[in-house]
Amino acid sequence: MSTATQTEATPTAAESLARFDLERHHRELASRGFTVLPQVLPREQAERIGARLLELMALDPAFAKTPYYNLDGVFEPVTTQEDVDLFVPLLGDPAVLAVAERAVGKEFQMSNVGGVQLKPHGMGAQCWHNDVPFGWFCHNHRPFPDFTMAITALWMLSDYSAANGGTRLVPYSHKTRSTPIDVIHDPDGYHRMEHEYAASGPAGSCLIFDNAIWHCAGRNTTSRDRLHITIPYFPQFLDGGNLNWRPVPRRIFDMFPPHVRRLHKHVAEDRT
Ligand SMILES: O=C(O)CCC(=O)C(=O)O
Repeated sequence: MSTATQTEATPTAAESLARFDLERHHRELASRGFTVLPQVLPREQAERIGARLLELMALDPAFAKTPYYNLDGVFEPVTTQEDVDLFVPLLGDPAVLAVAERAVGKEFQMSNVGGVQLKPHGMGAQCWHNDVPFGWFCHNHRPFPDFTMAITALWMLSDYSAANGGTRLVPYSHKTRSTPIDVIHDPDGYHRMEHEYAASGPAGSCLIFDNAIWHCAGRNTTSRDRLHITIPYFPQFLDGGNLNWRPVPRRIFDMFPPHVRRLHKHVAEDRT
């Protein structure tokens, strides 16, 4: 639900913090493995960000042909301060950062910003998985460490629902410290799991999940795009580069406000 009068103003930091029961969201994330902060940003603002994201995606010739398009590094094609300012409310939202800090500790770091478009009229485009860094533990036959190694803030830039493929998660599965098991393969190629739950919310909502949770994109059966941006956060002592995450280029770092710079100990050029 939205109207121009309700949603025009961007909330201040204090308003954003006061709107949410952060203790409850923290508990949900820790116990169930995910939580949704509804309508953190006004719908119009989220949709404006989504429209610009689609333009950046369309710079890639592969974009039009890919049912699940992932722009892994949203800032790579960005050149202007105007674009950086457009995306900053997602990177530095005080309520989301407060939940992140409770989950991964103080002085946590931010990883590469990804943008995803799930096209309409499609088949389920993803297999069940957990996120970085857990692939490393699987490939190296090591047990998953038993603490929150990373979380992801997934910003809904369109409405999310089961019908348009809202991210599916298996509640509490992060507690198993394992990769998804017992996936049910339907004859039409769709993969389901018992107890799966489809995250939903209006554009501007933020799903935060533990990267150890079993999850995947659903099937978008509607006639409109499903669109989001993901931002992983990890504890300060981990090295994001070692975990396959790409730091932002220095030219982008220099355009960030101080509270977002603090989330980047490294820029891409540190590694060259
Ligand atoms: O597109 C989705 O709903 C799933 C996103 C996802 O798997 C991820 O961010 O790791």
